Amino acid sequence: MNPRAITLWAALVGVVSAVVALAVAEAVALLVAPSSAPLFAVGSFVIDIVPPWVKDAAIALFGTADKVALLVVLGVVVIALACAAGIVEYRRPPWGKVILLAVIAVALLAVLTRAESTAIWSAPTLAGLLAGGLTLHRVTRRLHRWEESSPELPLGGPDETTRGRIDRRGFLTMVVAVAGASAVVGIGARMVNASVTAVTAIREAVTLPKPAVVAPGVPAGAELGLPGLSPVISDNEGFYRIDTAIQVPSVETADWKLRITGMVENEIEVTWDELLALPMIETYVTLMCVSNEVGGTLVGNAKWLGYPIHNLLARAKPLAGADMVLSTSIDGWTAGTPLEVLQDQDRDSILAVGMNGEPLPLEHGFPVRMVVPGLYGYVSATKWVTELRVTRFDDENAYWTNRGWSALGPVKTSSRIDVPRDGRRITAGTVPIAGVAWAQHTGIDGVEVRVDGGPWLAAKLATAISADTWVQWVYEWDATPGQHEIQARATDSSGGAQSGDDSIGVVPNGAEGWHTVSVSVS
Ligand SMILES: Nc1nc2c(c(=O)[nH]1)N[C@H]1C(S)=C(S)[C@@H](COP(=O)(O)O)O[C@H]1N2
Ligand SMILES: [Mo]
Repeated sequence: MNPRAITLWAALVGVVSAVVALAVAEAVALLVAPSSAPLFAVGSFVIDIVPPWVKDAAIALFGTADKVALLVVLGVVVIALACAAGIVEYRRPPWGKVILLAVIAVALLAVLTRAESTAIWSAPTLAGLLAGGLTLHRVTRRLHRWEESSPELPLGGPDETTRGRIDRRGFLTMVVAVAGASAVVGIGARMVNASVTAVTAIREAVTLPKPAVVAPGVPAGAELGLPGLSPVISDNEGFYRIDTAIQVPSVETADWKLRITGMVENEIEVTWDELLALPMIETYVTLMCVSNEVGGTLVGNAKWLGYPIHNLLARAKPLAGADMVLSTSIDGWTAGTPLEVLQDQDRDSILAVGMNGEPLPLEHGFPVRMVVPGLYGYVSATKWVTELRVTRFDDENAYWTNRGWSALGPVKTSSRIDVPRDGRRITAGTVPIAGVAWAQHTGIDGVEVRVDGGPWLAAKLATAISADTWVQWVYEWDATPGQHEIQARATDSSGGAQSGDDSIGVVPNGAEGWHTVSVSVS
């Protein structure tokens, strides 16, 4: 084969390897964070490090297209480096891989100097390195084999020419297939990453309205402040997350609207601006997942800001016979909530826009979600909500009720032991046994603790924020040496006791049983 052609093929191999590397990095960034993708990070890095006069010149030259210009320049540099890596790898292996490694090192530097970056942010770039390096190595080897197998001069018999041609076509097919598949994956992932980045910026620019009804402050005695005990307010970062969304939906506030439809006199539509202009209330509500095992962590308490759903329903005027509201999220997930719960003026069922003083985090439903005190999330807490359809339980099923879960999902009175942790070794003496208990919208009346199946002993309850939230509790235990089993149970304000029937699992409407931990005391 002529050396010119070989050089071109080798350069192509370099470009294909770069496409693979970038595509894999973008795909992995979907799982890590959109801004952890190396191309994006290098772009931001360049913006951060270029001297102001270059920035000014770029803006003067390209105006608002300055970002596009930057990406074009980056693209040209990447292609040039990729061609170089391909050619060098073909002629002087492993120096092509060394070029790749050097480029990756720069990308890593860019990624890890981003303000929000953590160590895990290196994963997309490293995955890209691995995939790109492997592609470069293997495809270059194939190129060598093809060259060795093709006749020096095309004057041999028909056999050789045929063989040469088949190899050429095979090589080309392989290269195009690899590049094409990667490009599809990479561009798709980049688009998703870009939309998440855009929505993140939109979220950061949101100013939440001042609440018309401010939540009374957290009472002084609500937080016992014991090490290991769940804080009475769960922070947004640590808040449990449950949903069916592989990729968090990106919903821009300008595009968002909520429609109230179905069995109503007036269908209504509310935009983001209209919603924010309505008088909002602030309320503490403990959210809870029906899939939480006894002692599990799928429960959290936050201060929500939102607009009461009963007000919107009053405007829509549900028709007689309706008994359910089917809420739908932008990605098609649904929940069926009893209409009377949402119409209840004494219950803070809201369309929430704020969580602990911030706009909802993307993964918790930005820009708008439902929060309903007293019901499990699967029948009430629709994130990224876009429609409330007034209907009947007889006529409609929701996402989880189609999969064997109960139509109604009132939370079950429960308690959890946070300290001491199961399996801990502790020293004899006075040891706090502490945890949280919840019976949303009913309130907790008391928590009792027992050791080794002995008598039930009353724990001290912290001050509850409200009946809609969990409450901390503590029992000062005089721990004696030996192996001990500790249990806790709660009673709610309606007199209902937490069920000890641990044969009842999470399906179809929530697990029962007393949380039990074992400790060894010495
Ligand atoms: N759009 C949407 N909303 C959803 C879900 C979902 O899968 N999709 N899961 C629900 C369930 S089962 C629970 S327990 C809560 C969890 O809310 P969180 O992730 O903010 O804690 O969201 C609810 N809202
Ligand atoms: Mo859930």
